[in-house]
Amino acid sequence: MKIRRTLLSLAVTATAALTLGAALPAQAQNYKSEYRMSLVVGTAFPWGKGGEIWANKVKEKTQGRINIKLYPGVSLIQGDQTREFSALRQGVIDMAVGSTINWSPQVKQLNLFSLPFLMPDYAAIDALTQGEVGKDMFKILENAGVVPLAWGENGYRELTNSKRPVRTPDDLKGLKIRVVGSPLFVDTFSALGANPTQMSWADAQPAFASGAVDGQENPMSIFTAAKLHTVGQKNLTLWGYVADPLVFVVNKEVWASWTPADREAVRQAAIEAGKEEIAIARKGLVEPGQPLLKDIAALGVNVVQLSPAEREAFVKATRPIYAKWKGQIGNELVSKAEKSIEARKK
Ligand code: X2X
Repeated sequence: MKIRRTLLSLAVTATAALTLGAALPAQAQNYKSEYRMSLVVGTAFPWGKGGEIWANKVKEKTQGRINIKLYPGVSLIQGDQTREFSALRQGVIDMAVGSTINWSPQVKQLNLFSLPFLMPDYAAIDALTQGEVGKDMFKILENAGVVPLAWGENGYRELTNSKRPVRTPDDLKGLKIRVVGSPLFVDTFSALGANPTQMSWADAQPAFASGAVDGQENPMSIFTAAKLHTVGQKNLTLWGYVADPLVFVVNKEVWASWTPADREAVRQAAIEAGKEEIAIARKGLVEPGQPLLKDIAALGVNVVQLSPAEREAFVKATRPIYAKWKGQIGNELVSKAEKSIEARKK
């Protein structure tokens, strides 16, 4: 009898709690007061700006239910950008705008975008991210344990160094070049005769300043916002060998904790922010005369534009690396990418 009464009262309490819970806004049940967004660089860069635009749009579209704080400098993982994907999966990070390069150690297919000289122009990048390959890649990311929502762009990674103008693979011989976290970059620069050294972005900047490394590769928007000309990077070679897209993602559990309407708001915000971010990242590079390059030359940087024949020498030297990595990334996926690029609208 006593047990029955206890059970009954428990049931009553539980029902009351459920009813009360249902009456409360979702936020009070399981929304965090703040979500943590990881970024490699801050809002002075198109990439960080993209994160800020996303966060603002989310706040607006969810009437403040989802409140996001930016953590530039990948500070949630002590500056080690190659750990960002694992941290996202584990929930150390709630959401991120991340580079395909930094997640390549965990998701090997993302190396696709780092295949040397795969994407000859912006239309080629779009053909991949906005086409079938982009959809395949989102499925791969989903299977790897995150929720991908939209594409952004870091940009074409151009070569700079403090020593000499680079026009031929021979000019790269012996130069110590800082590269990012995927072994593909070590292979590419080794094939070109350079001396690649893998380093985080946080460690790279003091290494340029001290002269511990001679050169690096990064998009022009990173070069200007980080003022790399002030740390000796006075020689620039435009070779457009690789471009890294950015991906707007959310941790799986965080995603599941939101109402369907809020999820849709976050997705829409990411798509809009991605479009805006890509436009900012390309600014000065897609207009006639590429005004950003003139600004860079005005900083005292020697800008080397390669002739098609000169560029071809770099393509040729890296072909074996392309072939090797095509197998590692997956022949089918890479062939699909090659076909999408061939069929692109220019
Ligand atoms: O580390 C880099 O070079 C950077 C900032 O471009 C990336 O995070 C991929």
